[in-house]
Amino acid sequence: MFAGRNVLVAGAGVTGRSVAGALLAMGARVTVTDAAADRLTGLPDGAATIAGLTEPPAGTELVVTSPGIPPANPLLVAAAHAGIEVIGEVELAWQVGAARPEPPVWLAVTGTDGKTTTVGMLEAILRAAGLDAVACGNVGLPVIDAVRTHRVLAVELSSYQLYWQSSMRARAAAVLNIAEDHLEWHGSMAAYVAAKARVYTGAGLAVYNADDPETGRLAAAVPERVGFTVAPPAPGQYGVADGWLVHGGEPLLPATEVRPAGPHNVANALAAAALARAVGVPAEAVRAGLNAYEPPAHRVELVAEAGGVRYVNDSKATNTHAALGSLGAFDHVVWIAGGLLHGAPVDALVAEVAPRLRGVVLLGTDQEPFVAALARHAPDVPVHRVPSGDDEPMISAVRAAGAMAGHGDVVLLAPAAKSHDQFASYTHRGTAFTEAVRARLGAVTTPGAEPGQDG
Ligand code: UMA
Repeated sequence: MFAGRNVLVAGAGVTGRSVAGALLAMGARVTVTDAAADRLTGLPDGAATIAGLTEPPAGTELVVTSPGIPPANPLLVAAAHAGIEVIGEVELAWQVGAARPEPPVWLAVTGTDGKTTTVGMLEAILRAAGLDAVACGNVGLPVIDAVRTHRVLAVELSSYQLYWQSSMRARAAAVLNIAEDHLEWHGSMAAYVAAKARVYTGAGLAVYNADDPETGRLAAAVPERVGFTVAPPAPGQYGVADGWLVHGGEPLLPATEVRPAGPHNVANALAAAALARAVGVPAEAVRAGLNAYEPPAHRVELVAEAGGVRYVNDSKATNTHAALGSLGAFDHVVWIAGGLLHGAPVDALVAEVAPRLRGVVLLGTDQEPFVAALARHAPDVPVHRVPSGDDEPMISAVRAAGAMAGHGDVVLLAPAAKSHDQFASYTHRGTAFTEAVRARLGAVTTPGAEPGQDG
């Protein structure tokens, strides 16, 4: 289907490399471009490379773009003006999968927060049921790689990926929640929500969050729908009753068995269960899968415990919505926050979490909005500001937070902000936290331990 076609691959990251390899294997003529010339090494044999293209080379028939490149990028705009089709990697993967003799089943997950946890849980449940399943997409494994090798795909889709999506028809799809994020890429909240809504297009079942009405509104377009809630469920819904995750009167597992801890992860587990049940997975496999699930690093991860103080890394809390979720899991918190806010307001978050705060340590560029909100809503809580020019900001932050924490408190890295002003990524930021904690305490981690809920 792509043999002999001239395809331009935009971006030479994780996505672009896999796309180039898949297209070459299908006989396409492939050129890869990237704004950074040094990224154009180590590509699959047979791929031509041109750095910094701002318009497609003559003869280009198709552009496959990477999710990080915004649609306003000059190359993509020029391609559209020239009448050249632009698609994303996920659209390509759908087309390739649909052409297989037995197309794989797609179970798709999007939402502002919890996507990676949910597809990880879903993968574990599907495997516990004996299915040939893999978590793919934004979680790290490009869908174009997974679609050729597995029967059931637990696909994490970011709004960037969904923006370029048109053909996908998931067997079941979930929008976990919607809050303001990535507005610098999409241009507006309406455009961000519209991208998220695409996950439901043509889905066999829409799984929505009954506690987040916006997701229910998006799901209304799909004839078959099921809601989930962390409260006792309405008839037909997934929910929590008497401490158990339940569906239709059937117990799935105790809420205390959900890892990582916190109500938002119970919600993620319910969404994963609803998606898995859509392909006939039995209740026992839901419990077995969720028990087998190993939470990845940097997501409400207990790093160490010493002197009655727990140190928890939720560097993945890159926006206020995610930070609210992790702060909600603990009663007494010394909160390490800050970074790049891209204009996102923090006032509502600070107002809501103020009663839990024992102290606050601020990192990074955008400290002022936190300072102002803390002055309004938590005037008695001590605040330590790490200067943005500090060479070892996380070491300073952990030192200050450790000094503020007392017995029973949690030192929680949940920045509510992006990391790129001081760190290469949220994983780099989380690793810096872990190392700073261990350096301060001398490794006292309990392997396999998890942060329980306070109170
Ligand atoms: N580039 C350009 N021009 C641009 C922007 C980027 O040429 O305007 C080039 C960069 O120089 C770089 C390449 O594009 O060489 C990077 O492409 P990319 O940013 O699309 O990243 P990939 O390495 O392909 O990884 C992407 C996802 N990254 C983003 O969406 C930013 C990964 O999600 C995903 O795991 C991977 O595809 C496989 O599907 C990461 C992420 O941060 C984890 N996602 C965001 C999030 O979760 O918030 C959406």
